[in-house]
This record gives sequence, C-alpha cells and structure tokens, in this order.
Amino acid sequence: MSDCLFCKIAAGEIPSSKVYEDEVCYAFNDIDPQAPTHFLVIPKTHIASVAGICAENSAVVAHIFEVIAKLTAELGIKSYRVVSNIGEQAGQSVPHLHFHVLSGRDMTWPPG
Ligand code: IU
Repeated sequence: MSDCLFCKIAAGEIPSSKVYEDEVCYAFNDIDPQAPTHFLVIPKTHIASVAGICAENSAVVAHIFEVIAKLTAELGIKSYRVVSNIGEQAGQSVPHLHFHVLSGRDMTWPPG
C-alpha cells in the first residue's frame, strides 16, 4: 500500500534499525521499546492486521513465526512474548500486520 508507513519501512524507503530481512518479511527494532529487547516482524506484503489473515496469505504468517523462532534462538533469547494488537481498542496504532517480540524483563499477566 503506497501510503502505509510499515510498507515503506519494509521497502527501505523509510530508515529503521534492521534486525533481519528476507524476501517475505522484515524485522526492526521498535522506535519506542517497551523491554530491553523489542523488535517488530512485519510481512513485506500489506496485510492490515491478524484480522486480514486468510488461506491466500497464511504461509507468510507461518514464515514470520519461523523467523521469530530462528532470530530469538540466534540472539540467545529463551523467554519472550509475541504480541499482535488488532484494532484501536487493543492498542493497534499502525494498520500493517506486525508481531512485537519483547524480552529481557519480567512480564505481567494479564497485559494492561
Ligand atoms: P501497535 O501494536 O500498532 O501499537 O504497534 C506499533 C509499534 O510500532 C509501536 O510499538 C511503535 O513504537 C512502533 N513504531 C516504530 O517502531 N516505528 C515507527 O515509525 C512507528 C511506530 I509510527
């Protein structure tokens, strides 16, 4: 989507602190980290949120979770949280599917 911020980050049109990239997804450090490790993994194709996942694009999501498992293992991260907010009430501020990966501090449950 031409006016989507995360599409532009994934395309390298807007600078970001890159953690990982392949042909399907892009990972970068969150600009406002909520934990010592806090990066986002996004698909390069535009999907608005988890609510937009369907049979035609779910392989992208499976790939993203493979990447999360690989990156955290490479970084030596054994305990972490993966979060995706869907819609305004849940706290989604950017309408492009993204998975937060947070680690490095004690976490509470339930999330606020
Ligand atoms: P949310 O779940 O949609 O609220 O998450 C969006 C995240 O994107 C949030 O943690 C922001 O700090 C982060 N972010 C970013 O890393 N770079 C940006 O340019 C913008 C938001 I705008």
